[in-house]
Amino acid sequence: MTKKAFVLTVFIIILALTIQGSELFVQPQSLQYGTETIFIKEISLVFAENIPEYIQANYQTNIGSFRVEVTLDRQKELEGKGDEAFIIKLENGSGLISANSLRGLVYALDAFKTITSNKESINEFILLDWPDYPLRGIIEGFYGPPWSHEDRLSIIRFMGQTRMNTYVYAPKDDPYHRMQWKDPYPKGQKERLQELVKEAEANNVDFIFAISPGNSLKFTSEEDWQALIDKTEDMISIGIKKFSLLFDDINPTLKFKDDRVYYKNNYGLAHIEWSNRYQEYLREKLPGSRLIVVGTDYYQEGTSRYRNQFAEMLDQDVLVFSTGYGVVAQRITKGHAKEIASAWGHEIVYWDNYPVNDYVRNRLYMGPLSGREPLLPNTYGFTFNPMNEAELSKVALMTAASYTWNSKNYNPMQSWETAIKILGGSNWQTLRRFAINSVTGLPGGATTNYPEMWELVTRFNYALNNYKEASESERLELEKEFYDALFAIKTEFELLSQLEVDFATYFPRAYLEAEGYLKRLSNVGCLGFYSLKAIEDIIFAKGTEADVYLKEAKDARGYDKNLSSVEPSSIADLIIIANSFYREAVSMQQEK
Ligand code: LOG
Repeated sequence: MTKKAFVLTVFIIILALTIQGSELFVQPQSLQYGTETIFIKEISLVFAENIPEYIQANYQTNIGSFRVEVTLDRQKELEGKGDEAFIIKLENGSGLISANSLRGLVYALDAFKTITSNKESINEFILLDWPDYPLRGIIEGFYGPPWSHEDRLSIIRFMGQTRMNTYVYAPKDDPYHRMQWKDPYPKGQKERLQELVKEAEANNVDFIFAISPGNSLKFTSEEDWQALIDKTEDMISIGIKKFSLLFDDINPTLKFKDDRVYYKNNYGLAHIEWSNRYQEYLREKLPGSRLIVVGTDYYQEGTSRYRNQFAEMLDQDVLVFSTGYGVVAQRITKGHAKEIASAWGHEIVYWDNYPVNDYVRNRLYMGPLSGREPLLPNTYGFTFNPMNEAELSKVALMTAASYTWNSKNYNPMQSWETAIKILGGSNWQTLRRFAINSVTGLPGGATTNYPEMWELVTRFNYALNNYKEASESERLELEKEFYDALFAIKTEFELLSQLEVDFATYFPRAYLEAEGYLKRLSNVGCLGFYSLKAIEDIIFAKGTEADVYLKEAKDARGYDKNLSSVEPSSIADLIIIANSFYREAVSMQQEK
């Protein structure tokens, strides 16, 4: 493999996984097609005067006779469907694109662009769409290396395209968020944050700054209160308008004697008092503000003194984060949602710890979101905690975006296939072959990684055994079946062996995150491919070339040992099977 050659190209063009193609990432709430055909080049968008220039500029339009009015007046059909609801109506020779807010209108125009792209004509249709949950987004809330500035910019753009409207900034290992929360951001970092805030605004994403002071906070200290306010005002000065206060993963006792005396050893009271005071401050400073708080016991089941106090004393405008039952909730049912909201006595935003992998750094979660029932009661929304690998998180996040927009019609694996096609574009098969190796995770999603490989393995092993057990004369009959099975699995291993190069070529930015996994996968591909080639040669060509192939396979095995620092648990079975083919080939060659 000419590794150097492609590593070079990687650094020349660093492309992110972006939305491509003409498929919507989400099932619309309501879409009806008529029978009349409309030619795309006949359509002209006619923007109402109150729609800003910068929005109009994003949507080039033809000048045709099929006029589509783009408006912001509230249409009857959108009543009660929330601010982000929109309608696209193309019927009887004219059209309308309208929404309840500018954000909704952008969603509508994007949907229109997607539906009409790469086509000459479409049938008349009426699309009426609105989200199931008002708040949908991401919380960068993991431990370990925070995302880079480039990652964040790329993710924010991705969020705009997937109708995720909230980005919570909460990287545990940003010292200014947690350990040194009182210190202001140094100039450079503050400028970068400001750039993110601007990018978020341009992409219709609300930027929430979260602060996690619990490790060192003295709750009875006015100085500490002032530090929180100073920090908040500094963040307001760069355009941030929404805030969150985090008390997760801290020592659940009061550190200072004054606090213990004042709050009578009840740390819950301290959290509530600060949350209420902060909510009051924000309400005054930024009217309409709703603080989001995470308490210290954010994942346990049932009620507790801590939660009862929140229910009774916490300001009703405050939203409460819960991870569901468990830090990584396997399921969130309607029953859970009811219990959780009633235990906290507040509307809930799920801090969904999927696809986060900060607690298992040798595996990826690239499967779909699953296990969340539709239309959870008392639920204001979801923010998903992603992997340290930003680019690779996009597959799972796109399915999550799809669930939060239309949970009733959400089908995890279908949504996953769509996400792969949209993010992979014309190279989606390469993305899929990689992602399918890390597709299991939550219940109700995928049950096995790489199922197509296991089918090929079963078929091949069956054919091989039959062939080996058969007499000379029977073999002739079995030959084709055996050859086909061998060819199919050999081809799959060959594609796997090329995966690293293909992936690096098509998805250079994601490659930087996936390199270790890809090396291992491609190497297993080599091992399997050459072992199978040896078997093929032994059976169909007297084994004259088999030693050459076995040498390649042996080298791959040796190389694999050097890769042991990268041990994606999900491909352990694949490694075992490729090795078993190698041993099979060696023994067949010896027996020959
Ligand atoms: C942390 C979170 C971390 C996640 C997964 C919450 C509320 N806090 O157990 O920062 O990424 O688990 O390791 C957490 O989930 N606590």
